Amino acid sequence: MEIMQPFKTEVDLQTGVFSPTRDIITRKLSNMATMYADVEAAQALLDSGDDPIIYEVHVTELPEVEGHILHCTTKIYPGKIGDEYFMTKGHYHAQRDQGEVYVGLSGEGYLVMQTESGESSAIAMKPGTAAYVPPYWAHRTINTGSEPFVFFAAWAGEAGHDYGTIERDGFRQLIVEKDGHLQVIDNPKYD
Ligand code: S6P
Ligand code: ZN
Repeated sequence: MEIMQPFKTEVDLQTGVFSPTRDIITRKLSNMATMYADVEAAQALLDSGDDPIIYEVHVTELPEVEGHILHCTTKIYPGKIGDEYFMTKGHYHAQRDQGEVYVGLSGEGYLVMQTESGESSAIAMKPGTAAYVPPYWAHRTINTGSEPFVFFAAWAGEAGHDYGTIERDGFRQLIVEKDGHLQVIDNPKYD
């Protein structure tokens, strides 16, 4: 591996914005409409001409190879599709034996995880929460508050991302608001 020069990034703890500016990945509803449990509600919003930004990821450009520590911030906007709060797509790492660390910076949310052998976990996050995604756990974050939910993530360069498994199967647990209360419920479409 080549010697790389050290560098730093200033992170706005409120917004997650990087300085100097790095690449930003923007995910709109149209990029993930079928991932919400209430697909009809998602489609109705899109048909009305509204395609809200669900989340943004500020990424450092580093080689995706063993030895490097990739890191980024994610900002999930507040909102719901049907009863389900705005969330990330979620993924397994392509190399399943690679974990990850999340640190809450602002707002509040949930980190939902699951394994391919049938385990599930839902962890509440707030500013200062360091949450660990162990190897083999798929992970998705959800904004359960009324302000943007912002967190920092760091993971191994060789981990890679498998989005297809979650796109096909979804998550076993959904984070929804029912009767004005947050609820962690079983996904009726998961089998
Ligand atoms: C990467 C890490 C996060 C997510 C980001 C967006 O391994 O877990 O940086 O990429 O929160 O979520 P997603 O599911 O669209 O990649
Ligand atoms: Zn990840």
